[in-house]
Amino acid sequence: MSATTASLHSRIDQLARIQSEVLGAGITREVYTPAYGEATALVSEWMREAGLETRLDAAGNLFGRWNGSEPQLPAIWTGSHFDTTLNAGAYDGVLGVLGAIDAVAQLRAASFVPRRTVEVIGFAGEEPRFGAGCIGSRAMVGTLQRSELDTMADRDGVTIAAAMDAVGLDPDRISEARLDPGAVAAFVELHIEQGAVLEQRGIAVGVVERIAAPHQLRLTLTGEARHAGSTPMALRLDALGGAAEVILTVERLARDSASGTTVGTVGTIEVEPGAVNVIPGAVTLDIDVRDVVLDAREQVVSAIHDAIDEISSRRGLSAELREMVFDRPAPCDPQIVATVRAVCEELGTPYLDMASGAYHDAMVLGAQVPIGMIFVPSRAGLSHHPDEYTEPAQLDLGVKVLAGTLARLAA
Ligand code: HGY
Ligand code: MN
Ligand code: MN
Repeated sequence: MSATTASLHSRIDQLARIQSEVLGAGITREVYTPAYGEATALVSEWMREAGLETRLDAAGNLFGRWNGSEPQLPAIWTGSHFDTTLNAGAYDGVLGVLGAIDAVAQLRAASFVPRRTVEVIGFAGEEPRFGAGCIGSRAMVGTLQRSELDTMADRDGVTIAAAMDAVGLDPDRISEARLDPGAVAAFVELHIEQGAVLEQRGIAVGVVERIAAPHQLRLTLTGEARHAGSTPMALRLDALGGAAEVILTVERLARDSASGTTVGTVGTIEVEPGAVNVIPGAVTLDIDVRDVVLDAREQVVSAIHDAIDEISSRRGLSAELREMVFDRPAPCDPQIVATVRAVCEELGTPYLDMASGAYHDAMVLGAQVPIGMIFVPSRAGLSHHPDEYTEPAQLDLGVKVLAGTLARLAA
């Protein structure tokens, strides 16, 4: 292991120790929290050690800039995120930021001089603390409006605007984070696969061709809170009973979808009043449906709409369904895909062309700039989990492929 990659592994471990006090195992370091601020300071220091000029934009996206010899040319962007979801692992997003810093350090150590400027980015809020993910990259492409900062809130009711204020960011300046698409020639993101395909195929590098996208909805079912003992079954308007039917229907419709690649999840649920002896009067749950095939996904979502209508009217419940996220599956740029493949061939490492089931900032940026992604294996396909793990040699190979890709794109 070279000196820099040794620092990559110890840096991943060091960053993993910066987290908010949250019950349960794993790492929780949500965006716009003191822990995230501490992590931002540490990653900025590592960027500067690698010779990068650092800055924060109005959304809290962290940039590390390596000026090219022809800075007027559109730049090469790379990076990912270092905020986490709840009780998460140490590699999701983090590899794409620290690995990019390591790749730049390796290229500089090899006296490579980029024609195009290279920027390493730590995107703010890739994880959905506030219901929708990728808020930093959405601010860059202009799909996060100032008004949404006051309406999108986390599980404690803290809005994005209030959370930004608390860490010294001014929500009124969010539009300053807009990127100039003409100034970016490519964005390449190194990331763990978060699935088990590479491990099962025994291949160490994934070349991503397209990224699945989410359609997320928030459903509130309202019935009537009543005494659990004295209310006969025939007289109940049980919101949680209705929610249970909806949850199983989401699972069935996703599993039986036209594409065979749709996934559907209900990951959150709130029950009111939440007492063992009161029939639930109201339930709120979030539905996440994803696919690389847009119309198959939308067929499932419209079938979910119909099912909610049928279940709620049959049970005498009222249903309120709120659109949370509607993203389009993102194709990776063929030239960038070809470049990553060429680097793998040059390194003599086998690779697998594949799709990403998880979304990434690359999915959002892909609406305006050419994107590419490089995957390394996740042990047992585990991610968004404390046992998330990728072997050091696999991390190093991913960084090598990224370095080779950046060198070709920036030359
Ligand atoms: O949910 C996702 O796909 C991403 O890991 N936040
Ligand atoms: Mn994630
Ligand atoms: Mn991620």
